[in-house]
Amino acid sequence: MIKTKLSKNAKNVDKFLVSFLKRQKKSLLVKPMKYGVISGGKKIRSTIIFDAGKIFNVKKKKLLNICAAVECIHSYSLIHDDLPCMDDDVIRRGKPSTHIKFGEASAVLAGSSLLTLAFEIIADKKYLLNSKMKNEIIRFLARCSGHTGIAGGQELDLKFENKKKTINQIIDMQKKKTGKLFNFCLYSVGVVAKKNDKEKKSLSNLGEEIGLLFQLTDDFLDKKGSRKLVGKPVNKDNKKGKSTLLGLMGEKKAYSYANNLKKKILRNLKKHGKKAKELINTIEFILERQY
Ligand code: GRG
Repeated sequence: MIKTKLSKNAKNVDKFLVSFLKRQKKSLLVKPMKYGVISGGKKIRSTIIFDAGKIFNVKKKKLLNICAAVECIHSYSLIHDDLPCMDDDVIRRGKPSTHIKFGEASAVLAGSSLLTLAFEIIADKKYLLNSKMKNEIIRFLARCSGHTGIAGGQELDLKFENKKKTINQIIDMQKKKTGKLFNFCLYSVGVVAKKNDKEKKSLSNLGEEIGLLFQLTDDFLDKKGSRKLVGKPVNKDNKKGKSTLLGLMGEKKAYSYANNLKKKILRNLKKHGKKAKELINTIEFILERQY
């Protein structure tokens, strides 16, 4: 079920991205950009957006630009994360990383172009949201991506290598590195659904916790997952001396922490009743996933 949902959503978002890029002038970077963002990855962030849309009766059509923008930022972050100056990975999504396929310079430029493309996709005049909403979404996406978000989290992740860090420091780093984009996913649905500030704040927090849960599973998969299913080398965190909750707490405590976090997230969704069914299924998948 979840596989079908993920792949249907992924196809939708890929189709949108292909046609968006087709409308633009051609450039040498389109090929590495497409390689990095299309036909690859679970597109789980898009699924979270569509699932959250169901809670507030927001149609998929109204959320497609946001999904595409999020996948551009996410893929951009992976392209840069794989670079030799960062996590130095040669395989991603079961195929050569973008810098291996196209060279380092093209990977840096294709990644940066995906970042700017994300904002163009939200600002596009064919996207029928009012300017106030678009402005709020763009501002929040920028905040979640930059030094107070993913980029800041990545800097901490690199600086924390081979250092003794506290649980709270690691949670803070992971909530930025991975959680902020999930935070944006739920917040942006709140904007489109015209929720008030208090409700949007609560959606933000929920998104960040979903992101932390997602990162915890990513760490479990690095230790116990199959390279074939995960699509990238495993057991790298240990080799690189990464600061993770799994490393600090040990397996038993980290699994129990993740389980409690999942329960907390699900408790929070109870108030939405049946409308949260799809999001609940996706959250269950996040902790059980093998890829
Ligand atoms: C976005 C401004 C900006 C900078 C980027 C390089 C960098 C700075 C950040 C890297 C952050 C990073 C690699 C976080 C890890 C997030 C994570 C768990 C990725 C795996 O996500 P999946 O499993 O990947 O959804 P797929 O391949 O399915 O798309």
